[in-house]
Amino acid sequence: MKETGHGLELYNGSGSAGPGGRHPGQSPYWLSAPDPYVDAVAPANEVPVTDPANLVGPPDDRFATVSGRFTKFLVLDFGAGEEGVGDLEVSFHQPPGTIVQSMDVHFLDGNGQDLGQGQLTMIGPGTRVTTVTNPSTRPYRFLRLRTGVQTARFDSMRAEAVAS
Ligand SMILES: [Ca+2]
Repeated sequence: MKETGHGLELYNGSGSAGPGGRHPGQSPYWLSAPDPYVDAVAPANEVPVTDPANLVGPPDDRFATVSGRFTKFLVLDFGAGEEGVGDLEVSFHQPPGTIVQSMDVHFLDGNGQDLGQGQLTMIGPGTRVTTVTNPSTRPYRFLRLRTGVQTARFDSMRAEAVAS
Protein backbone atom coordinates (compact mmCIF):
# COMPACT_ATOMS: atom_id res chain seq x y z
CA MET A 1 0.00 0.00 0.00
CA LYS A 2 1.42 3.32 -1.07
CA GLU A 3 1.46 6.28 1.28
CA THR A 4 -0.11 9.23 -0.46
CA GLY A 5 0.66 11.86 2.15
CA HIS A 6 -2.44 13.79 1.19
CA GLY A 7 -4.97 12.34 3.54
CA LEU A 8 -6.61 15.66 4.25
CA GLU A 9 -7.14 16.51 0.63
CA LEU A 10 -10.79 15.92 -0.12
CA TYR A 11 -10.72 16.02 -3.86
CA ASN A 12 -9.15 13.56 -6.22
CA GLY A 13 -8.70 15.81 -9.22
CA SER A 14 -10.20 15.35 -12.64
CA GLY A 15 -8.84 11.86 -13.11
CA SER A 16 -6.35 13.02 -15.73
CA ALA A 17 -3.38 12.33 -13.49
CA GLY A 18 -3.72 8.60 -14.00
CA PRO A 19 -3.02 5.84 -11.49
CA GLY A 20 -1.35 7.06 -8.38
CA GLY A 21 -2.55 10.45 -9.27
CA ARG A 22 -3.28 12.96 -6.54
CA HIS A 23 -0.54 15.55 -6.73
CA PRO A 24 -0.07 18.74 -4.81
CA GLY A 25 -0.50 21.64 -7.17
CA GLN A 26 -3.12 19.92 -9.26
CA SER A 27 -5.99 22.19 -10.29
CA PRO A 28 -8.35 22.74 -7.35
CA TYR A 29 -11.76 21.14 -7.69
CA TRP A 30 -13.59 24.43 -8.22
CA LEU A 31 -11.79 24.85 -11.52
CA SER A 32 -12.78 21.40 -12.72
CA ALA A 33 -15.84 20.58 -14.78
CA PRO A 34 -18.76 19.16 -12.78
CA ASP A 35 -18.41 15.42 -12.35
CA PRO A 36 -20.88 12.75 -11.24
CA TYR A 37 -18.67 11.45 -8.41
CA VAL A 38 -18.89 12.03 -4.68
CA ASP A 39 -16.82 15.09 -3.76
CA ALA A 40 -16.43 14.76 -0.02
CA VAL A 41 -17.55 13.27 3.22
CA ALA A 42 -20.24 15.72 4.39
CA PRO A 43 -20.00 17.63 7.68
CA ALA A 44 -23.18 15.82 8.76
CA ASN A 45 -21.41 12.46 8.58
CA GLU A 46 -21.80 10.39 11.76
CA VAL A 47 -19.32 7.50 11.45
CA PRO A 48 -15.52 7.17 11.34
CA VAL A 49 -14.01 7.10 7.84
CA THR A 50 -10.37 6.19 7.31
CA ASP A 51 -8.72 7.72 4.23
CA PRO A 52 -11.88 9.60 3.19
CA ALA A 53 -10.15 11.07 0.12
CA ASN A 54 -10.06 7.55 -1.28
CA LEU A 55 -13.80 7.45 -1.86
CA VAL A 56 -13.77 10.81 -3.63
CA GLY A 57 -13.62 11.11 -7.40
CA PRO A 58 -13.37 8.34 -10.00
CA PRO A 59 -12.43 4.75 -9.07
CA ASP A 60 -8.68 4.34 -8.61
CA ASP A 61 -8.32 1.13 -6.56
CA ARG A 62 -7.82 3.16 -3.41
CA PHE A 63 -10.39 2.50 -0.75
CA ALA A 64 -11.79 4.42 2.19
CA THR A 65 -12.76 2.31 5.18
CA VAL A 66 -16.09 3.10 6.82
CA SER A 67 -16.54 1.86 10.38
CA GLY A 68 -20.26 1.44 10.86
CA ARG A 69 -22.07 2.44 14.03
CA PHE A 70 -25.48 1.20 15.09
CA THR A 71 -28.20 3.65 13.90
CA LYS A 72 -25.52 6.01 12.52
CA PHE A 73 -25.15 7.25 8.96
CA LEU A 74 -22.35 7.75 6.50
CA VAL A 75 -23.14 11.07 4.78
CA LEU A 76 -21.56 11.98 1.46
CA ASP A 77 -21.66 15.15 -0.64
CA PHE A 78 -21.63 15.35 -4.43
CA GLY A 79 -20.77 19.05 -4.23
CA ALA A 80 -22.58 22.30 -4.91
CA GLY A 81 -23.66 22.50 -8.55
CA GLU A 82 -22.87 18.80 -9.01
CA GLU A 83 -26.18 17.29 -7.97
CA GLY A 84 -26.69 13.84 -9.38
CA VAL A 85 -29.64 12.19 -11.06
CA GLY A 86 -30.49 8.56 -11.67
CA ASP A 87 -29.17 5.42 -10.08
CA LEU A 88 -26.04 5.24 -7.94
CA GLU A 89 -23.01 3.17 -8.94
CA VAL A 90 -20.84 1.99 -6.04
CA SER A 91 -17.33 0.51 -6.25
CA PHE A 92 -16.43 -1.48 -3.15
CA HIS A 93 -14.11 -4.16 -1.83
CA GLN A 94 -14.87 -7.03 0.51
CA PRO A 95 -12.41 -9.46 2.09
CA PRO A 96 -12.51 -13.20 1.43
CA GLY A 97 -15.27 -14.90 3.37
CA THR A 98 -17.68 -11.98 3.09
CA ILE A 99 -20.98 -13.13 1.69
CA VAL A 100 -23.26 -10.12 1.69
CA GLN A 101 -23.55 -6.70 3.27
CA SER A 102 -26.51 -4.40 2.84
CA MET A 103 -27.17 -0.74 3.65
CA ASP A 104 -30.16 1.56 3.22
CA VAL A 105 -29.27 4.51 0.99
CA HIS A 106 -31.21 7.76 1.24
CA PHE A 107 -30.99 10.29 -1.58
CA LEU A 108 -31.18 13.88 -0.26
CA ASP A 109 -31.49 17.24 -1.95
CA GLY A 110 -29.33 20.27 -1.15
CA ASN A 111 -31.53 21.13 1.83
CA GLY A 112 -31.21 17.67 3.31
CA GLN A 113 -34.73 16.65 2.32
CA ASP A 114 -35.08 12.91 1.79
CA LEU A 115 -36.10 12.26 -1.83
CA GLY A 116 -36.19 8.50 -1.77
CA GLN A 117 -34.51 5.34 -0.58
CA GLY A 118 -32.60 2.57 -2.29
CA GLN A 119 -30.71 -0.48 -1.14
CA LEU A 120 -26.96 -1.03 -1.42
CA THR A 121 -26.29 -4.76 -1.59
CA MET A 122 -22.66 -5.85 -1.66
CA ILE A 123 -22.25 -9.48 -2.62
CA GLY A 124 -19.08 -11.56 -2.68
CA PRO A 125 -15.39 -10.98 -1.99
CA GLY A 126 -12.99 -8.83 -3.97
CA THR A 127 -13.42 -5.55 -5.80
CA ARG A 128 -16.83 -5.12 -7.35
CA VAL A 129 -19.31 -2.60 -8.68
CA THR A 130 -22.99 -2.56 -7.91
CA THR A 131 -25.93 -0.29 -8.68
CA VAL A 132 -28.34 1.20 -6.16
CA THR A 133 -31.72 1.88 -7.70
CA ASN A 134 -32.93 5.41 -7.01
CA PRO A 135 -36.73 5.67 -6.95
CA SER A 136 -36.68 9.47 -7.37
CA THR A 137 -36.10 11.44 -10.57
CA ARG A 138 -35.17 14.60 -8.67
CA PRO A 139 -31.56 15.85 -8.39
CA TYR A 140 -29.76 14.75 -5.23
CA ARG A 141 -26.74 16.31 -3.55
CA PHE A 142 -26.23 14.10 -0.49
CA LEU A 143 -26.30 10.41 0.30
CA ARG A 144 -27.10 9.01 3.73
CA LEU A 145 -26.13 5.37 4.16
CA ARG A 146 -27.27 3.51 7.24
CA THR A 147 -24.10 1.68 8.23
CA GLY A 148 -25.29 -0.65 10.97
CA VAL A 149 -22.25 -2.24 12.62
CA GLN A 150 -20.58 -3.18 9.37
CA THR A 151 -17.12 -2.22 8.17
CA ALA A 152 -17.12 -1.41 4.47
CA ARG A 153 -14.48 -0.32 1.99
CA PHE A 154 -15.46 2.01 -0.85
CA ASP A 155 -13.44 3.14 -3.87
CA SER A 156 -16.00 5.49 -5.40
CA MET A 157 -19.67 6.34 -5.82
CA ARG A 158 -21.14 8.02 -8.86
CA ALA A 159 -24.49 9.26 -10.00
CA GLU A 160 -25.79 8.13 -13.37
CA ALA A 161 -25.46 11.75 -14.55
CA VAL A 162 -24.94 15.29 -13.33
CA ALA A 163 -28.21 17.21 -13.08
CA SER A 164 -28.54 19.78 -15.84
CA1 LIG B 1 -10.95 5.62 -4.71
